[in-house]
Amino acid sequence: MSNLKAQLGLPGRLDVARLREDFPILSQTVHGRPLVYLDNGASAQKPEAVIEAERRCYREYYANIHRGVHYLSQTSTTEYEAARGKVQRFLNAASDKEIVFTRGTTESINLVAHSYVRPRLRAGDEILVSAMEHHSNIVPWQLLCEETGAVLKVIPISEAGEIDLDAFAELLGERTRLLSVVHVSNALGTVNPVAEMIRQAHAKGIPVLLDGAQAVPHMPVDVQALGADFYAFSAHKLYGPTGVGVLYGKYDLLKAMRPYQGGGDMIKTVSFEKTIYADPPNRFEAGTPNIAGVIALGAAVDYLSEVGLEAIAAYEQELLDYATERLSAIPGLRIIGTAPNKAGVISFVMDGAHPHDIGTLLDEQGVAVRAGHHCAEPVMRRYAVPATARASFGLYNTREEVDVLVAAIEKVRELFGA
Ligand code: C6P
Repeated sequence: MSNLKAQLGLPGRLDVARLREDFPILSQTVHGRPLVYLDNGASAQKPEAVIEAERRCYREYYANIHRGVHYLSQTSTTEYEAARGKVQRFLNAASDKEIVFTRGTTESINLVAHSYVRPRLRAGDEILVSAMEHHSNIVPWQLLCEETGAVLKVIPISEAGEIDLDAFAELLGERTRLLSVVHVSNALGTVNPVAEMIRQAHAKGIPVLLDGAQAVPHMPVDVQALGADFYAFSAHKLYGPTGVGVLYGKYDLLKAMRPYQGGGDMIKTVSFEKTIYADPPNRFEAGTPNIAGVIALGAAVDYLSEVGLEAIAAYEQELLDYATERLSAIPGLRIIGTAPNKAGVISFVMDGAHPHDIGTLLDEQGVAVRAGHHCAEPVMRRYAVPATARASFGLYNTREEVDVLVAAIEKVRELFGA
């Protein structure tokens, strides 16, 4: 169905009831209530196709890759490299050589920090991030700054949770060596105007890394149309397995970069006198990778392509609008992050109830949300809250589940006498 719709260029509607059947974990009860899983920002559940791809790999053709002449190794290698091609098409990268498999967004960002930025960074140089970054797009840069005397600069955000574009334009300076910014905020849900930000950075010759961890599950991403130099994401938020991630990098940049780690499978030749590194992407994939995980990521990408990212985006927008409307009507509840352009996330606080208590009480009613700082402590500080409760949506969530969330929040209000 989605193939036809994609051919016709229509986003189409999701048959969510049907899609839910693809996710075995969703049909259970928790504390005697039907599970309402609204913690997709932390990690999404896996469809049967992903579970089965990993299982098939281990049952039918598993062996180490790139090393064996035997049948199993060659089959594993073919499947692993096929996943690279799937991710290339998923991101519309120019070549599969621009797709590096990592352990996740965190490792992808650290790879860029060490292999691209570190050798080019001098005391007084600047790295530019926004005030809504996840810790994994803050701490790697602080480590580099400590080492080199470079400076981390921060683009402020508005009360609604939008990047201050005037401040951004001023902060893009002579000494800026990298703009590293989140595509969609995990704590606020804001979709940042990254294409425009990249345009402005490139006009000053500044390369750009996008943290796409919370973007790829919710919208089609075209790295060439965006012009991103680097793009990082994790498989586990994309309905794929844990322990696998992707770093997209423009080939010329990857080609000019030092390896991240040394080891097997990242070299052309090794001698004690001199080692010649393999070309990208192998240069950045030292050691035995998560073979079955990468293959399962390929299955996740197939699954999402079949369902259709446009249709997912359209459906989730409707769901987000509905949830925003319903939550906004709850007295004493404040949504943190009210940008007009949001995806998949509602962070909120309530008068008289700590977010951790909200999380625990919702769990008792079968509703899984995340409570905490969401590894974005500077965001919490910006809004002067210790933490938030966060409902984050996936393609299988429904309006009825939003109603259950709202009813559960009403119970919290009653309990706390708000
Ligand atoms: N955010 C959340 O609950 P890893 O852990 O490497 O797969 O992803 C890190 C990461 C990076 N950037 C953004 C925008 C993210 O949201 C995350 C992970 C989870 O919001 C876990 S803290």
